[in-house]
Amino acid sequence: MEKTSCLHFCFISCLVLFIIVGSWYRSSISSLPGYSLQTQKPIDHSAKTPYHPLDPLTVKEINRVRTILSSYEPFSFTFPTIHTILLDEPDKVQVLKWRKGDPFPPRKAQVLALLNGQSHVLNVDLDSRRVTGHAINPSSGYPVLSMDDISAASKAPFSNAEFNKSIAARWVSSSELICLPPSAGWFGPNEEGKRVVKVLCFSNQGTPNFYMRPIEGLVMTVDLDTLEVLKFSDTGRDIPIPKSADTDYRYTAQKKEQKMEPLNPISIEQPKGRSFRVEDGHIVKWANWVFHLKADHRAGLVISRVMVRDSENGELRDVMYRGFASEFFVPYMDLDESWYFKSYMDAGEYGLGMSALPLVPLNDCPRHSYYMDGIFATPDGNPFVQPNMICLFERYAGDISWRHSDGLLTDFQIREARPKVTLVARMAASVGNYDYIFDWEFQTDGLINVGLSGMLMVKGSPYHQAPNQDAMSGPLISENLIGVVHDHFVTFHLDMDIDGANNSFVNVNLVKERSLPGESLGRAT
Ligand SMILES: [Cu+2]
Repeated sequence: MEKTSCLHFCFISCLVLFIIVGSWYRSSISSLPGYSLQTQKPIDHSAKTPYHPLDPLTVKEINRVRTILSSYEPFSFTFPTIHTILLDEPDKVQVLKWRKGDPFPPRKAQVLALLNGQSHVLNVDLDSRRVTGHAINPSSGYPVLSMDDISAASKAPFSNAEFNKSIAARWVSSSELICLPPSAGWFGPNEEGKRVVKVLCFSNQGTPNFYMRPIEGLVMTVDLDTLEVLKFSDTGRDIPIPKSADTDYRYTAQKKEQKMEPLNPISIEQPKGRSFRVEDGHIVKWANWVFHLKADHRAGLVISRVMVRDSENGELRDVMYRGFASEFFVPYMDLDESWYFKSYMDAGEYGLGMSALPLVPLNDCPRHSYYMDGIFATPDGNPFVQPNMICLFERYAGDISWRHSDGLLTDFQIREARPKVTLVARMAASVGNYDYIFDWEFQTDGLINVGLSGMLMVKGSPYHQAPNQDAMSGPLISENLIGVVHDHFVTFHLDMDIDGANNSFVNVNLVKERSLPGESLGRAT
């Protein structure tokens, strides 16, 4: 396991404002002595009301949207499948003008629904309780896959005769198979006008890490509305299923002794508790920062109305109106029939928020963290709460924020160092075998860092040893397994409002000027 797990972890770095790559290392400290699990009291969302125009829809509001849609005439016979019920955010101008205590701009919802193979985009006014806009198939795309879509697609191959024959020929039992739809998309003119996904299967025999045991070359193109297998492709009959030995990543399953000195439990002390506070459920105030934080179906988390307090006059200055990860594009570089389509768009196809499971106190987030829940809608339009989806905490890693020592030439005996403490807003999305950890980190000097990390997908191979590394789409990482070369492109929506909305992006590209011999006298080159 050590060998493969090391190779599977690929770290992604990209630059937004300034992006740092976080450590992947997850300790298991809660199982070590000296730690007690502190959990936040669960919040009762049933009676909550919004406090800010950008607050996400509450449980009550989602229920109201469902009631409005239930009596809406086009859905009076059949209620559609709901993909999203989200706040239709008020105009930026209205939000910027709004002050606490002012009446709210109208609360509106945007609904994405499917009925009889058609996409419906609806605008619902929560105050007047009316549907104010309704467009059918307004664009060429389709909504994010719902949990029902994913579940139905994963079962579809089992009713296909060719699939069952192929599985039997491999001596694989259907009870050990896990199938899933990793790629939605458009795969050719035969699928025009249909919602289709490619479904792949894995064996979970002997391991919960089934991604390491692909049934290579077996691909079903499934119509999501009829659940019919439109195309069956089996190009991997000669490729063995990689072995399950040493693939279980769970801490409790590790058999080999760790080849390192054990680490003692470690914790950051905050004897007076945390220094930040969360007001009205979503407004975060820490040091010189104030911002609005919320969970989001697609982006995972959204940071809005970011302001920093001027150190000289104490006034709050605008920094950013809104920031979030808008897409996560991951194309794999393999032209094989069973791989060419693997070009995931994890935010748009699956939803980073929908893929986020509750964070684990102490391991995902340190002691004294504050946890925020996500509130979304199920495919039948009812609200559901994803608990502990985001955490907020102060990070201290022993670094120095500022220092100076003096006294050699003067009488001032100065020994001053200030610790570097930052505030982190974190969410983690588990999209298939990927785990993306997003950290938005605020520094007292005005810098915002965004960090993330993830891991890759593996491909079954007939080779035990690499015969020709150049002929393969990635290195052989263990027997019959290739780590396919791929990219991660992360795009961010960043509406910067530095000292107001009227500012522009400036790209500064410093170029080193080289001087010729004899030319550099007096020039610091
Ligand atoms: Cu990767």
